[in-house]
Formats: sequence, structure tokens, C-alpha cells
Amino acid sequence: MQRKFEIDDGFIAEQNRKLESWIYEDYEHLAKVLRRRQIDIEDLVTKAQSFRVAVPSWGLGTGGTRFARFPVLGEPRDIYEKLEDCATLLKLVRSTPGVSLHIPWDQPEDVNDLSSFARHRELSFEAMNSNTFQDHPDQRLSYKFGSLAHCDPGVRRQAIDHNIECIELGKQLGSKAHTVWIGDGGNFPGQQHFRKTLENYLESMREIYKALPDDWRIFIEHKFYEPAFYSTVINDWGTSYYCARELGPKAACLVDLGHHAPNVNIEMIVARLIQFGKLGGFHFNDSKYGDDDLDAGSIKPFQLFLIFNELVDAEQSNVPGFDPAYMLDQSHNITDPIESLALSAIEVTRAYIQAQLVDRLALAEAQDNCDAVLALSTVKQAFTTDVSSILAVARQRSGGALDPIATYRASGYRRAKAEERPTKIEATVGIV
Ligand code: RM4
Ligand code: MN
Ligand code: MN
Repeated sequence: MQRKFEIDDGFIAEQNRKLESWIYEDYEHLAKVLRRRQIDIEDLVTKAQSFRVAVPSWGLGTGGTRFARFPVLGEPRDIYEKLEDCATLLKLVRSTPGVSLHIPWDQPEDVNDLSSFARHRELSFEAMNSNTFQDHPDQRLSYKFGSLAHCDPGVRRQAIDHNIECIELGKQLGSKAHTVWIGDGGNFPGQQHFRKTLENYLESMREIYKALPDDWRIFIEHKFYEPAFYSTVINDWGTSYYCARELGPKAACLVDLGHHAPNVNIEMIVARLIQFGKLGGFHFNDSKYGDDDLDAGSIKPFQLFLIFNELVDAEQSNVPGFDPAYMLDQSHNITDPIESLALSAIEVTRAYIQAQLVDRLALAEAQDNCDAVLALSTVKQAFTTDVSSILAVARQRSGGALDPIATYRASGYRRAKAEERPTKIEATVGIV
């Protein structure tokens, strides 16, 4: 077999040496600044080193809009090549060993072979994802008018069986969670009976829940519009929370940052779900208008920070059962997917570390004194602290790159993949 191009550890170390001196200058200075605030910078490096965010297998390919798709050269053509790219990303940033598979897009022919391929690259499998929002070859019934909530029990059964198959596959791959996002909904007023469709959904989910192993969780992902433009069945966190409660303790809500109406206070939804014991996890990304699937932290970094402010607050106050699964869910339409995922992984870690800087005693005191200005300044002080050198040092200590994008570009990885993976140029649209 032809030897595939990889970025080797020696190359990363060599690139790091070029940057080391100024990064450590920044680091020393930040250490002093934080010492004044009684914060030990080394603790933060350790925290950054242990932070994990999973990668969506579908995020390694080029995305597209309903108008066009412009594939990047050397784009992965199957799940093995996607995992190769995940391994490259992991080498650079070190925080992304988990991969979330989408079935049937990633359906392996040989499960054991895929498992060992992943293991050899230090990768593991996070939440499984089912796909009942499009029709697949050889599928008997169509999902054109819905899946788990469809009015036809035959279609519901087919969608249930697909979800159960995803769980069965996940069991063999060592996954511990299953995420369900459905495209069910209506394009026109009157098209669907709101209560009946939700009842159908719940009935279907109860069947899937029964197939869930005891040490697994099932995540319900809501979305207020798209592909249905008038109504969706699992439209918001309230409906998601209701369903998670109805199903039982293994069910929880998944918050995709692009799935809310504009201006919704997502950090508050996060706090509510934490309080109600139903925060299952996240799909991090960013958006300006809708489900834009842009890189995490690219449009509203303050919002990302405020979400982590809630998460770190819950972590520090040991909220029982608090254990959200962190994943990215993005569509890279005009960028190199590996670069976008690297940036997002860094930005999510940045928000996590910045949230550690919030002086929680001062914040609680300001809140108790109804001092809005002091409360805001307290969170802003954390948000405006540049923690880049902490993130860089954490990556380097874990064997990753001080500057992942520059190192990636200098390695020539994409050029090498373009040669190894000739793509057929086809006029395709859509997310994958
Ligand atoms: C959806 C949703 C799901 C993802 C698909 C590809 O909008 O975010 O999580 O599986 O896109
Ligand atoms: Mn999502
Ligand atoms: Mn989405």
C-alpha cells in the first residue's frame, strides 16, 4: 500500500521552536497579571490540557449551501480518510480525540477494522448521529414528509429501526451516546397537527430509548426551522426538555448554537437545562442569521464565553449529574475544514479558560448588592483577558503545535492529500 502523508511530531517540534521565545514572553507576563488576581497560571494550563471537544465526521468535508458546493482539494472520500484528517487535527491541537459519526454517511463495511484504525490514531467514537432527514439508496419508504413523527406508522417504524441500528453500531465502536435530530416539520400552516406529530415523535423515541444500553445517553437536538420552514416538531429547548423528561433519566437535551431564533439568550437556556438536570451536550458553531454553521466564536465570541461562564459555574459548584458532551457541528463552505476545526477547537477552549478567570466571589457579591456595573465588569475582566499563550503552552506540552494553522500550512498536508485523493468534480449541493 502507498504510504500516506502524515505530519510528523518532529516537524511540529521544529515549527514550535521558531515561535517559542515570544510565546513564553507573553506567558511570563500573563503569569504575573494573573498572580495579582490570585490565579495560578499553571492550573489553567492543566485545565486547557484536559479540555476535550469532539469533531463531527461530516465537518471534514466541504459543506455547501442549497446553491452550490465548492469542494476543497484532497477532501476525504470515505470514513477512513475523514479519520486520517481527524488524526491530523488531533496532532495539531491535541484536544479533539473524539469523533462523532453520522450514519449512514459513515457506515463502515468492517466495524472492527474501523475501530482499530481509529485506535491506532488515538481516536475514539463519541455520540452517534442518525439521519432520517434525507432518503438513502435502497430505503423502502420516503422521509419527504417526516420520519419519527410521520403520520404513517410504517415510516416511523423504519426511522426507529434506523436509530436502533445506529445504537447497535455505536456499541461495537465504543460510543456511549446517540444524538437524534429530525427534520420533521411542516412548510405550511395547517400541514401538520402539532399535538399529534409530537405524540408520534414521543412514541417513536420511547422505542429507541428501550434499545439504549444503561450506560448510554440519548440527546435530543432541537431546531426552530429548516428544512421545514413553517414549523418543526422539536422546535425549541422547552419541547426538547419535555421530551427528555418523558423519556427518562438517560435522555437529555442537546444545544446546537445555530438552532435558536435570532437574539435568543442561549446562555440562559444553558443555565436552565443545567438547573433541571437535562443538559446533555452541545454542538458548537456560530451564526449570524440562522443555522449558518460557521466556526465557533467567529461571530459572537462573547456569547460563547457567557455559555462557558454558566458551564464553569456549574462545574465549580459541583452540580449533581453535570456532565455535558462537547462537540463541534459546523459546515465549512469556503475554508479548509481542518483549519476551521482547529480554530473552533481553540476558540471553545479559550472560552472555557476565560470562564475560569471569572472572580466568582466578586460576582456573587456584586449580584447580592444589585451592583450591575460591578457584575458586568467582573465578567468582562475575564472575557477581555488574552489567554492565547495559555492555550499555546497547553498544546505544546501535550505534543501539539504552538501555532496549529501556520504549522499545518507549512506541512503541505493539503497539497499531499490533493494528490493522494483525486476527487471527481461534480456539481453537488448541500451540507455534505
Ligand atoms: C443539522 C443538525 C444536526 C446535524 C445535521 C447535519 O442541522 O445540526 O446535528 O446532524 O445538521
Ligand atoms: Mn447540530
Ligand atoms: Mn445544525
